[in-house]
Amino acid sequence: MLLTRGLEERLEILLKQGHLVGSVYRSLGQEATAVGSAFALGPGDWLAPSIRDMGALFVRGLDVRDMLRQYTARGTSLCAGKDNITHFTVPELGLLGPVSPLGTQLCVLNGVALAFKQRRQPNVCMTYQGEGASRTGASHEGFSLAAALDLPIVVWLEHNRWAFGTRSDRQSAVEDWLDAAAMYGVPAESVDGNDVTAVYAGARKAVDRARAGGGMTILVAETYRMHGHAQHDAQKYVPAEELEEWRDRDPIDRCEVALHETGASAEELAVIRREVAAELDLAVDDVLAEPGPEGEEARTRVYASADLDALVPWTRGPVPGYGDLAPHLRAEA
Ligand SMILES: Cc1ncc(C[n+]2csc(CCOP(=O)(O)OP(=O)(O)O)c2C)c(N)n1
Repeated sequence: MLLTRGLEERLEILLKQGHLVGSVYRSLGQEATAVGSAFALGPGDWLAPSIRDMGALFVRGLDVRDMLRQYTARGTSLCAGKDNITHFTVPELGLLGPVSPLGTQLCVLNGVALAFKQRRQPNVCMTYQGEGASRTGASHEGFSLAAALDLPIVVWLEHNRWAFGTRSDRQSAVEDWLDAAAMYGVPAESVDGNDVTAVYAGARKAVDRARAGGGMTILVAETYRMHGHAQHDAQKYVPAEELEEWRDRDPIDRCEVALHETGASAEELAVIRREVAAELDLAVDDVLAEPGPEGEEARTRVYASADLDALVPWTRGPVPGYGDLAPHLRAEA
């Protein structure tokens, strides 16, 4: 959780310094949901995060440098600089990248879960959806199919109260989001999403059930998005009292209190904080020194059968060596 929060804090700074392409979508206040849940998976299982589940990726073995390379679009990144944030798939780690049209990701992961089932492979899939995403048609199709086919899948409905600037009670008439989950006819449980051990316990039960052939479970994580949607969003629409109230339920603070209660000393916890900070500082320095992508990279690992040289360059300005390919565009410009 500290790694996620620390990295996101550094990413905000790097964005302001002009090192990032795109934005930063913080998981501030939600780190426990991503981290606690992913610990319940085992080797060969697959996980499909939302943009706010970076912590789950680290639990599944992703290197913090890989995430930095993504955000800074280094040539060394998993997408060779073509995309940013968590938009990548790593089959060796069982990671399926977020699919941008909300709600559709579950449908894609259903395919992985169906393959596990058809091959009688004892593996499980886990994914996450905001309550906003869960209101899309695609999401309903995904839930319905997974439930009907008893797929080995655990779906987190991250009830973090906001979808961009829209409150969750403006998205749905249900008061308890467990009711929304229960309509699919599979077990559904509400979990304190800001308590990492409660999240793990909920996930453990659901993963074990799916692995034993018991099908899908939906887990509603009660949590809160403590930051705006992305960096451009100052979340002025959020009542200050609401933020205060949830700040008192911060998942990292709560974890620290729980660790103290089980005997961890203040010094032990301070050592963890220092180690994480040192690891992140080193990783930032190293990754910023790595090169950006070569132009040729744009042609690799993309779906295109056309001769790229024959296509109009992605600019309206003059392009040396391309002749007068797009005079109409230049005239407009
Ligand atoms: C079908 C679709 N509509 C709109 C968007 C733009 N969009 C991206 S994230 C987002 C808010 C998502 O809210 P929620 O699902 O509750 O997740 P949260 O951001 O709260 O984690 C929106 C509207 C999109 N990506 N796909």
